Amino acid sequence: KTASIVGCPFSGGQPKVGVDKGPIHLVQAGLITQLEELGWTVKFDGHHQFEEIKAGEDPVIGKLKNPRYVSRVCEEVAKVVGGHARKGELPVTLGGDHSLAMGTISGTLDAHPDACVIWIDAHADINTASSTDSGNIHGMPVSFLLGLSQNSNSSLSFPEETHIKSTFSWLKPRLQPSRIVYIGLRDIDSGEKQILKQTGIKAFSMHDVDKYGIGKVVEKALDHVNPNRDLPIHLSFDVDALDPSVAPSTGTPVRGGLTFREGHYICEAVWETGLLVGLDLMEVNPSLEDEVSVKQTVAVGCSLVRSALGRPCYKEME
Ligand code: DIR
Ligand code: MN
Ligand code: MN
Ligand code: MN
Repeated sequence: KTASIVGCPFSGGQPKVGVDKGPIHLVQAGLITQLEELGWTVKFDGHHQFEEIKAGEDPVIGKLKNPRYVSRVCEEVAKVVGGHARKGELPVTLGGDHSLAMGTISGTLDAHPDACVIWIDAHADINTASSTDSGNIHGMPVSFLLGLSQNSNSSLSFPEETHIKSTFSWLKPRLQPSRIVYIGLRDIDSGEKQILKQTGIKAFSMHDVDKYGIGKVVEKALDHVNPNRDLPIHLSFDVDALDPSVAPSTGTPVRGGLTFREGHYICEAVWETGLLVGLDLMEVNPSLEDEVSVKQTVAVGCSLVRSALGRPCYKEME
């Protein structure tokens, strides 16, 4: 079993500097050795270097910020992740901001067209080019994967819509709304609520986690997206799904999140299916909060990856 680490020092999908340093900190904290100790052969040939676009050469398209940069980086990431996946390796992508998931999930779908996605996040990241208030593309990757941003029915003017389509022309929308499920949501924009309703995407909010418990929620989520437990699974984990007391160093913390154990339980349960084919760990920002918080957030990030990659979870302690 081989895991390929895809380090993505990228922050172009949101405005806060520092999230590009996330992957560097995760690797420096010992993630690679930790995975080797779990029995994995780990491939890592350094973090990817994304060529930046010169100031002024990536103006907004409609409301979208850094559209060309985000698109180009995600296209590269899709190729890298898809390449690893086709060789039967498990790509583990370290972000970087969550816009990268346009790339990682496209790569997974190249190798496994029937894959489903489990998206762990405080946010739905499903704003379209027209519904977004912030213009930050890390709030939109799901809409691009579904094809909602490229051909919106939308309030966008004609030239803008065409321009967005052409800028993201590499991204073939192939994700079906029935093949993605959310866990952890608690900060959803009103436009996003409508989109979730219209598309019928299943979402388990923190209210559901409280009501049913994490065990039941993960079971329901898998029943929805993978009823026969036979489809490959891509797990996209935004560290801000965790409560800020557990993972403080992230760009858009929202109180009332997953506990340490709830986050880990999700990873353990996905590993147990034996169906994991792609993993993202996103939005660790080592420039935010104090040194202790950064250490804690990085350590939790590594720990989630270990759980998703089969760390013994003392399920049956006799
Ligand atoms: C907000 C925040 N919904 C936006 N999204 C975040 O900018 O579209 N996603 N923080 O991770
Ligand atoms: Mn996210
Ligand atoms: Mn988030
Ligand atoms: Mn975020």
